[in-house]
Amino acid sequence: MENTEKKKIILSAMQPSGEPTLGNYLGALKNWVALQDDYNCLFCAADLHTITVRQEPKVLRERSINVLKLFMAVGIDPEKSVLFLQSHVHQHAELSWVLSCNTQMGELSRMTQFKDKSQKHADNINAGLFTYPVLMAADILLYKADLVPVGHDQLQHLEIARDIAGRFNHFYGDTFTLPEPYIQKSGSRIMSLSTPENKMSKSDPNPNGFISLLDPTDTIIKKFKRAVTDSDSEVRYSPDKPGISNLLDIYSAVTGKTIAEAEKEFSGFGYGDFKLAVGEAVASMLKPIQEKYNDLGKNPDYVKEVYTNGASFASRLADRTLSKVYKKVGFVAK
Ligand code: ATP
Ligand code: LTN
Repeated sequence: MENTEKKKIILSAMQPSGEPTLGNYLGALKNWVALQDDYNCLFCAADLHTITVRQEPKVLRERSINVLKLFMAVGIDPEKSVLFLQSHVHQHAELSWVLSCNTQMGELSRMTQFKDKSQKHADNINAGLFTYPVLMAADILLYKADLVPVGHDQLQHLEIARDIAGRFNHFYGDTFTLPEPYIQKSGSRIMSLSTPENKMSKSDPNPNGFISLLDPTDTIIKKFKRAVTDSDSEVRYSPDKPGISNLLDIYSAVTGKTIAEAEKEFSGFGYGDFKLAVGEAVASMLKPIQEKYNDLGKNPDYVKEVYTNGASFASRLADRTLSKVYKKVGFVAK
């Protein structure tokens, strides 16, 4: 990444908390790929965030590498974008500490993700889960990111990152860039196939709820066939038809057709035909991604080189911001 060009900066991340899903792809990854020519981009596997939920260490290690491989398989080019693991750049955790001293308990307790995850993991409501958005703010602010491409569920975290940045700038003088969210209309809120009231999530214990980017074609078709819909038979977008509306959203995001065009295409068809068509469209979109992913699996040295170089580049950038912050808050220079 040539930072001397006057391009704006993008930072985004994904937790290696499972196999990335169709929701992660349509809501985030697809936009990362589209934006990488016009921005200086940094993308990381947010492994520090992932341990807010209990993980098997061996599995976390594998998933962290796999997420980076998927970034590349969907089309993130390491020649254009910086790819790294969050834990390899120690400045994230350090800035997070300073920012946590500039964040109020009250604002953190309003976060819906904290409320959701506390309910899901009632036996482990740890402090990291609570301060999760502060670490996310550190990820973004370290690189002075202008834009953060994410799915709709992350909007609240982006708002708090802006609030934290604004407050720090107010007390200590201009330090951070206020980041803007980048959320596409189409695909930014893909819902679970088994409970369409909830968002599709890679850590869902029910695998029928999500399509993994690595699911084989027959599994994809089977999962779409089983997708929960209503007792009606009309392929129509409507708030009282969350299952069918979600499938229409997916079909539209994958094919580029509008919802109205899709409704017209399937008028007079039953749900079975529609579900099959959605499944086939998704499977054929994922096929080349899976092939590229398998090829990368044969070349672990190359993958390691990418994330090692990525971390050293990111660390140099991050250090500039962290040094400035340490100076501003009154720490003695080394
Ligand atoms: P977890 O299940 O561990 O909470 P997740 O599947 O929700 O994980 P994240 O790693 O938290 O995924 O999110 C990575 C990116 O994917 C974020 O930008 C997020 O907004 C986006 N994203 C996640 N789920 C969806 C979804 N269902 N629809 C659209 N975008 C999504
Ligand atoms: N919290 C995000 C993942 C994430 C992120 C970030 C996204 C961690 N750090 C920085 C954008 C920018 C999520 O999707 N759950």
